[in-house]
Amino acid sequence: MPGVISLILAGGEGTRLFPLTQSRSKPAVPFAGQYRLIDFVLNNFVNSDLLKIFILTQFKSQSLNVHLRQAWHMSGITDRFIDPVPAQMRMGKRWYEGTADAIYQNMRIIQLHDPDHVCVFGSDHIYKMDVRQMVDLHKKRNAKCSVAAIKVPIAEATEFGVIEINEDWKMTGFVEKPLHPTPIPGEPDFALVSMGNYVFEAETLYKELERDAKVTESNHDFGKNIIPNLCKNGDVFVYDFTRNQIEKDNGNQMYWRDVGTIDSYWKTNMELLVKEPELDLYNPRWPMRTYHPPMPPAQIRSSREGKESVIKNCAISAGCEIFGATIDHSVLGYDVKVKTNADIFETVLMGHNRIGKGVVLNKCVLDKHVQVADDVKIGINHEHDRKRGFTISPNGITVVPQNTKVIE
Ligand code: ADQ
Ligand code: ADP
Repeated sequence: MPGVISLILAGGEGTRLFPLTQSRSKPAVPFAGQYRLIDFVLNNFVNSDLLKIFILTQFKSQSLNVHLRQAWHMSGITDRFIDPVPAQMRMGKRWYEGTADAIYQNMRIIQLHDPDHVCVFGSDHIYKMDVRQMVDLHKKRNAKCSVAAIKVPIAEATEFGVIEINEDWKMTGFVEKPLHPTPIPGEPDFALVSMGNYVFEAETLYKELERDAKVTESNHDFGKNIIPNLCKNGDVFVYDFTRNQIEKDNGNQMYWRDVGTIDSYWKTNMELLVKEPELDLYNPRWPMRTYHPPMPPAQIRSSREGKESVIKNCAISAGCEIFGATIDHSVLGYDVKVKTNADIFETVLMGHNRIGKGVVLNKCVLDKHVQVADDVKIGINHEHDRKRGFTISPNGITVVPQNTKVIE
């Protein structure tokens, strides 16, 4: 699609995902065994044939950059690119102040490409979207700005930008993270919220960022400042995500998950393990690219003593070796070794984990390189887990930070 430049906001600190974001930025958080969060938005763009992409990074971006190089590097023989852009303080000695400032500070690199339209997308969500369909509608409507939207239960809407529309899907109201969200007319239990994905007519974006940059009391944020201002001027159309169709997809086209908290992160991993997952990762027409390390196939075997492994509803990545363990509803990243009589239930093992004999893991997230000694139990006694320095989420998920050796 000529004339379109895409910018991925990948600077999120992810404070609510702590300790998973202790040493990596939120878009680099591993997900579903083999992916990182940022892979979802990048697959959306690549599968949509939108291949002029800048990725704006900021906090703790080392492992994100390594991943982008390993998984998303483009050869450079065409005019297509997926380029990480580090925060460079181009407009003075300060880091990005908000999402709009991140784009403002890089306006020159956008303008060099002279685009007609600019996509600005977040990188923290799990979903599949044919971005072309949104851009096409944006063009058809001659919109200055389009915001992608989805319906969520009203109790969750306080976490999002809440949208009001007229019958033509023109935006008539927008409030960022309101205490009392306005419901959808006739549907008191639901609100229409922004997915944090925007398409701008290029001149409108430049003008708006220049205007906002001069406002000293602005947070320089799309949700708090840019969208409300454009909405006030009557310049925003809303894109109904439920219109988005992916050909030959078995999954639910409305699937979109914000994995901003430990509980939603854990739950979204578990949703991949149900009988008919709403998110279809297996559609060959919508390949889900990522980095695949050179590892041997996963092996599931009996132990030396002859105890069989029992594996139910699990996602198991390459390099794993399981000897006589029971694993139920769990996600295993690369290179996880599990010994005899271990019992693992509803747990996410991010990768390179060593699980000893007789270990019990119940509703846990173990970050990379966590080692658990024989007979240790995690996720059974939350008081004990807290004393060990682990994080317990409001819904009772125990998170063990990366590189921890749990010996008792
Ligand atoms: P939030 O998700 O709370 O709300 P924010 O934390 O600003 O918004 O993150 C948006 C995206 O920008 C994320 O992908 C994040 O990683 C990235 N980001 C954050 N700060 C950045 C910075 N300084 N530089 C570069 N990238 C940065 C937004 C909208 C809401 C909407 C929700 C949907 O403001 O209106 O409902 O997304 O989740
Ligand atoms: P990931 O799990 O995201 O693949 P790592 O496990 O290597 O990456 O750690 C995340 C990031 O934090 C990496 O970029 C790594 O270089 C960095 N890191 C890890 N431990 C430390 C440390 N003790 N001091 C400084 N940086 C660290």
